[in-house]
Amino acid sequence: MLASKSFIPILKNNPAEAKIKSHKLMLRVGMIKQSSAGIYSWLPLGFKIMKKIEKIVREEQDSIGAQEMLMPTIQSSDIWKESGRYDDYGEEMLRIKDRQNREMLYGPTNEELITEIFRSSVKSYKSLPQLLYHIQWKFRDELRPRFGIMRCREFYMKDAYSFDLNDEEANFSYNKFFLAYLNTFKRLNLAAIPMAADTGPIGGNLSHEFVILADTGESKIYTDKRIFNVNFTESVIEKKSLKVLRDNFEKYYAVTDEKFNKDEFEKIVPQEHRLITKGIEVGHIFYFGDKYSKPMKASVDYQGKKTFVKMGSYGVGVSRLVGAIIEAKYDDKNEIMKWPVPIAPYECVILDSGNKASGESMSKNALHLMDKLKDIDLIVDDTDDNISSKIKKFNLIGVPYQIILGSKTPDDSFEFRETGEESKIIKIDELSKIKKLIIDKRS
Ligand code: P5A
Repeated sequence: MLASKSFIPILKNNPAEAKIKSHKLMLRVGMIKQSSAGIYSWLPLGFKIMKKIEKIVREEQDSIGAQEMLMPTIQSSDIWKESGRYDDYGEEMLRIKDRQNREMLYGPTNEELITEIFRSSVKSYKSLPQLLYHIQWKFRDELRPRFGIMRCREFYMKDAYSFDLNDEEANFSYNKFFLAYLNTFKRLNLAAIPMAADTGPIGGNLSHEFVILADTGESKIYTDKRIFNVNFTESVIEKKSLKVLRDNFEKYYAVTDEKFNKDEFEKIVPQEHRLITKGIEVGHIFYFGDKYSKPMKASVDYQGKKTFVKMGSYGVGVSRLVGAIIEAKYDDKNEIMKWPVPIAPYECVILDSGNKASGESMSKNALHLMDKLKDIDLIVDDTDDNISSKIKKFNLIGVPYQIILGSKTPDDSFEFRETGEESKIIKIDELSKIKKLIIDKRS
């Protein structure tokens, strides 16, 4: 990709309306554009990052045997009346009437719709468990949308749903998602801790929020710091080992505000291990048994009886993650962002000073390197800006590796650096080393 042809509308200064670093940066480098309060368009740079995050989220869902599908954004109110949530959901639900005067809504979540799909086709316990997910836009008419795409009204979520015969099997499904979430956030280079959480309007009595630490986060958290050192390398999805895995995390106190109890915290967690801070909720999983299956009559035949299936639901804020990763990685003092390679908008940028003598926008070496780096997700800054403004621009955008071809760089070499680090002079015929370094960072 050539920067001169790309649609990356960069602003000269930080936008005044943005209060936190992710919101500032996303507007500044043209990742998103607000279209109305809490509703955003995703411009190419931001969209590319979100798609890369989505791919990792998808791969980890697939790896526990969840099956992808796609439900619509618009739902009928009938199923919400069946579950009893139509009135409970209140002002957050965007209600719409179609031309026949039917009550419709823009889905804030999909427990009802998936239950309706399940009950219409699954009749026998032999078809269980079922793990289904989709990645789809949601709408919640938040009272105070803020911080850009972090708390907005229209957002992109991965939501999964599990159906099992009994509590024990349902607990196993819950633990599969628990593992998938740990692996997802690890691949995104994030330290996300699972914390006992409130279930709110989704319901049930078992729930974990996955939270990453950030001063600008909206969740207050109380935890034992040792939870950050819990290791996991589960490669087999098996009941016992997943239970041990969850126990290894749950043995440490880690709760959100609603679950906090001061006496309990002080009794359980030794002073030196206590951490009270703020975080961003990037995922949330729930177990709610027959909360939806019972009123909506989703049952299977088991031993001659109709048995209501036991359900859970599992959400990842895919669009929120773009902002959350910036909050975790952006150095706003030095205005430097460095995306982890697997989700970077581009893996490497060539910052070229052009060929002044011939008046060409690209130097001979830039053309050569571009040709040799076809396997790399590459952008070449061939604009008229000078090298130092190109460096500043790409420090902000956060492409993790920079190749610099300045007017003083020797003809057989280029400058190379990891964004924000010191650069080294590399001979052009050693390019394959650089290529390998970048490719190795993909996983
Ligand atoms: C779980 C999947 C649910 O909706 N139903 C289906 C359950 N859970 S949740 O916690 O309410 O949302 C899941 C994740 O979505 C993100 N999220 C948001 N992102 C941006 N703006 C919002 N207004 C917003 N609301 C929720 C969060 O990451 C949350 O963990």
